[in-house]
Amino acid sequence: METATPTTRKKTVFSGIQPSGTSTLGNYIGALRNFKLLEDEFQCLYCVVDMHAITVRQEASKLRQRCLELAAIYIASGLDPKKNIIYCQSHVPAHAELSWILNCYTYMGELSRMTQFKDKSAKHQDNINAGLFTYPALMAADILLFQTDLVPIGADQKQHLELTRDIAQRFNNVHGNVFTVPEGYFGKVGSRVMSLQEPERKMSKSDPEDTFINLLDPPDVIRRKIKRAVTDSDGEIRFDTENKPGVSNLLSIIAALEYRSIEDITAELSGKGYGALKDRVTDCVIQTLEPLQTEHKKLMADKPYLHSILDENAEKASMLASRTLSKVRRKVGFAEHGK
Ligand code: ATP
Ligand code: LTN
Repeated sequence: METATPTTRKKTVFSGIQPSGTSTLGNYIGALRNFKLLEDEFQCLYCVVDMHAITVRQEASKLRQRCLELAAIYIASGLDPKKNIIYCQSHVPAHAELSWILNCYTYMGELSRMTQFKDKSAKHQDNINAGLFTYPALMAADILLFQTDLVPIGADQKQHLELTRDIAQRFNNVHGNVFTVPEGYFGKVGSRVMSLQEPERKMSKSDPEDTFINLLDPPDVIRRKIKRAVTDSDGEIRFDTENKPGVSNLLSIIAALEYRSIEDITAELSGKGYGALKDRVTDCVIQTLEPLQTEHKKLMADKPYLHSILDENAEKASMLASRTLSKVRRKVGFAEHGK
């Protein structure tokens, strides 16, 4: 008789950041810093999603450099490259293959409702390409390839994750239980860090430079950008995203970085002026980023090491992906080969 072995498989986490620019404080608070919290309990894959990045025109030499830079940011943020599978999406062709298949299980109507597609096509009217439109099917492939249980992301990606779940369920309804249906993992505070210049919009690395804090910005640049951050004219430090989006954003940044509640931070600063609030944010951001920046510099001075990590991990990711992919190929009816 077969005895049931207790399952020791760790649950799987997958997330990705685009190498479309140097990562921002929004990427850090909304996603990156949560990655580290999951590394012991889960099998984690953290991907440099370069195939997603080319949905917007990129300069090849810069993109190449940014892929290494982002891998170094992952490691510099504290992720252990031996425990976590840190790799480049384009090094694992299974992403592209599953993405094609999932495109055939995704409706035009669903894709046209995606707010990221609407935003990006408004921003890049000269290049509304098919990849930009089907971007969520590639994201679904990233996640579903590894039977992911949990996806740490910022609030702006909720809609894409919902679609991923729908695609997984749709595929499972037709073909049986092929994909794990993933859940999102969102931080309590800071899952949507806003632009410093237009605090009604999310901070984004492909917007103009003075709207975001770049994780590698030197202290004087951070100080200058926060000093120029848009607030309001009533002078009161109070959390009210509707009427005081700028001030509320600054309060959330401190709360998120210090793992404290907004109420706590507001109480600490109440009665003070915006100058004091901005100094407080600046110190907190500089202090958080300093160790990351020091480590990042060291890593970037050793490119062969970074390449070796990416090569090794792409191989691990490919092995894991091939399990799902062979099942999917069989289920959709592709003829066997190589037997
Ligand atoms: P791009 O401007 O090129 O679209 P982006 O800066 O918006 O890029 P991505 O690389 O697409 O960011 O996102 C990586 C992760 O960071 C995602 O999980 C996303 O939800 C999160 N993220 C991005 N911007 C913010 C933000 N302003 N606040 C919180 N999380 C964010
Ligand atoms: N679509 C995301 C980046 C991304 C991602 C993923 C996030 C691509 N693939 C898989 C989580 C899981 C974005 O634009 N921020």
